[in-house]
Amino acid sequence: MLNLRKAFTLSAVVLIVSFFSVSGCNNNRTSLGPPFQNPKQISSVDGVLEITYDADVSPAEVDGKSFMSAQYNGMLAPPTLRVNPGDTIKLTLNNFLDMMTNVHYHGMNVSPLSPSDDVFIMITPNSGFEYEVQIPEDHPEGMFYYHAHLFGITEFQIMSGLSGGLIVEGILDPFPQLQGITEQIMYLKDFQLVDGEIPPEGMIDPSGPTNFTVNGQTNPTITMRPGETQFWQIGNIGADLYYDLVLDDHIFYQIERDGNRRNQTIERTEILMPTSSRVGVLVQANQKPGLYKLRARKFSTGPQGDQYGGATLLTVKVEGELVENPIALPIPMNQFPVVENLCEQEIAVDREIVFSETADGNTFFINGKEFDPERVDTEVKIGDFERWTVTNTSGELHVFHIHLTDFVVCSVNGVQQPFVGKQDTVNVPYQGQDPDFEGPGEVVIVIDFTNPIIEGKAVYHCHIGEHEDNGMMAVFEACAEPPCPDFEE
Ligand SMILES: [Cu+2]
Repeated sequence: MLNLRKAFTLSAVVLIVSFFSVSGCNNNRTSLGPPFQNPKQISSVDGVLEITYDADVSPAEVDGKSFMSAQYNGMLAPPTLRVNPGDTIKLTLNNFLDMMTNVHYHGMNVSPLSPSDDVFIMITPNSGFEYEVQIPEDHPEGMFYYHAHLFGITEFQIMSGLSGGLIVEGILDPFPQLQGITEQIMYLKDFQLVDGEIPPEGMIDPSGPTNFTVNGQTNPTITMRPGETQFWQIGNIGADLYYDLVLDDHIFYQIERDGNRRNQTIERTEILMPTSSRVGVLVQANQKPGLYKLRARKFSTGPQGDQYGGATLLTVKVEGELVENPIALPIPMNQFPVVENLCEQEIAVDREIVFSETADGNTFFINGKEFDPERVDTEVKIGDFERWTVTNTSGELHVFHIHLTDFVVCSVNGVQQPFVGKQDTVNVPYQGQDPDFEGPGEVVIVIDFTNPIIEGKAVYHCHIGEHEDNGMMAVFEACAEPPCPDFEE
């Protein structure tokens, strides 16, 4: 219990502290981070984006701390690749690391066949590979990314620096009132440093102290006018962490998730971003000048999982003259192109996908099995919609992700979800998280396997690097006429 004397002392301290912070603000003595910078961006030319990446150990600096880590072309925040539907990405990846590597085009609805988005490719040290990824004309628009996807060392390689941005142009096209507004790209990533180094695979502790960055910057400052509207695309491209995002005294008007336009504006004060998820939000600056922080709130992934403290990701400085006639938000629903609700489709196959782990939390399973790249776990027929019930029997959260396609979330722990659009990642609650729901945490999704471009083999997995590297991944093979060539009952 708080006694009166203590309460008095406390409020006196609060008064003194607030006096100093207010005066600090007025005199511009508050330490603000560097001006926010979008990542370097490279656009396709005449339908082709050609780039060469050397994966090599290079010097880096985060928050004034210097270290060496694996990076693309010596950049901790490598370029964001900007392409149009119908374009081709020609990416040559040269491996100068002392370990194997490869690259995955996360969220892209493209072919899994070599030299496209084939995650079974392993580029040995001192060799290279020429990827050629043909993007369909009808590809969804929005925020994607690329990252190393080599089983067993993905967590380490991503945290080192091997992930970067990829954007398919056109997400704002249906909204004439948004033409010309400032667009910001924010790729969120943390770098854990132990004794001045990124810890080796297996030694990264998602609960440990870490360095949060936005496009490699520490707490940068975005300056906005009161009432100004900006479009922010935010991608969680780090190795393990969830971000529970809030922006002080602001609302997020979400219009995009995982490289898919939503079918309506969703107003939120908080957005939970599992590893590898992306969102696009409209932010309208508060009419009151001041400093507002974009924060990742303190978060627990469950009793068997990780607990991490909060962090300030960036600061919005609202100053200057009030914008006349601010853009009306939310965007009216009738301006959004219609999205088909997969949950209402005729379902060809129902499957159960069980995420589990050992009591010590060191080995992870899907349907009781650890990942084996040589084994095809699931065979799907091209043309089908499948309903997958993904359950989580462990005491920590997992992030379901499937390559090449998207899905709609129909229910979470038995509660039907409002239909807002497609996504390629979803948080799966842990067992016992909801005291009113018995049994394992459960998410029911309907996955679109109708696009013939998915023919071949790819994976679905938990996208927490630590979990996928320790077994929580499985192979699916898609073909027009099952049995598919590599599937064995
Ligand atoms: Cu997991």
